[in-house]
Amino acid sequence: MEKAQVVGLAIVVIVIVAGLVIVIRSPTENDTGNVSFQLADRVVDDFGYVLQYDNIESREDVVAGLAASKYDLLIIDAYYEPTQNESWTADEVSTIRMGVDSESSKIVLAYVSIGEAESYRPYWNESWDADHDGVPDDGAPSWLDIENPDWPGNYKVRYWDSSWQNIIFGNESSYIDRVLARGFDGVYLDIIDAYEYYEDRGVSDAASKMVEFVSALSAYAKELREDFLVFPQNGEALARRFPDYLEAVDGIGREDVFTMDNTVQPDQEREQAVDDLSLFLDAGCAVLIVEYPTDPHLIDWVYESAADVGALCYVGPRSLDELRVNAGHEPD
Ligand SMILES: [Ca+2]
Ligand SMILES: [Ca+2]
Repeated sequence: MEKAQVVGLAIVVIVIVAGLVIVIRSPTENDTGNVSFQLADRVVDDFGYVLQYDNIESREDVVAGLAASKYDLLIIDAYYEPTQNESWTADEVSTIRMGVDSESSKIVLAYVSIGEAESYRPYWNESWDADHDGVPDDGAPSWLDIENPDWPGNYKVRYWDSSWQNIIFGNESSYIDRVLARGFDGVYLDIIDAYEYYEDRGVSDAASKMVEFVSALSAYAKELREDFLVFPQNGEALARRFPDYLEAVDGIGREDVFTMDNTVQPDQEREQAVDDLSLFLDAGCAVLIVEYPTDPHLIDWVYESAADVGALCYVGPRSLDELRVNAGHEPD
């Protein structure tokens, strides 16, 4: 064998060995960092978020897939098929929570929108906007406001109205009671930032009304089950204005801290969000950051950036119609 061939062979061997090292290391290597939170009786160092299952044919497969997921915490809709009014059964929630082995047992939070009414939810009455012009018809409840132009079928609500709050919590047929009865570990409350909409329209105490709403809901649920978890999504600025808010919640979810899809957020917005979220961390709350980039470099960057500020990260499609596992950030 000539010298050039030996060198060539050596390079090939090195490349193969290097390749093996990479292959061997990749399953255990991930960049979720050392961030973890103690929630109820478990340690959570990764989470996932999915609301619809358009690409999975059968309900059994959906349950099996969620059960097998190794994410320590999953956020799923309170309903399997909200548009068909199909609730999860307690057995299904239990199956997903228990997992298929010790590595896949998990906390499951139910997504509930408390700041907008959704026309496909069980509480909706078709007569409220029978002509579908986005404006409540005569006879609609006084808390119902106009349709959100960005999200057809979602209507603004005067969330401080007791009739709306009674739909959400406080009685057997309310949303939160149903969530408790199904065996969810907690709730993930969306459209907290509805208070900004009403502040802009002259409701000067809209923010404190949202804090009161979440606090009352939390107190009610925790009275029924002490370790029930309450996570608002977004609206983190409330914590600076109303420090008591931090006592009502166990953590917070925040979308788009570092990126808006494949664009990096402006420094000032990013820093403000991180600053406000740090109040939650200081109070011992979990911080879950949700981002929607598709660029692999940005995906790595948001996972690392979240870990750097002491938060957990999940990257998925904005439609939340698929539970993603991102290469290099696999749940364990
Ligand atoms: Ca109408
Ligand atoms: Ca884990």
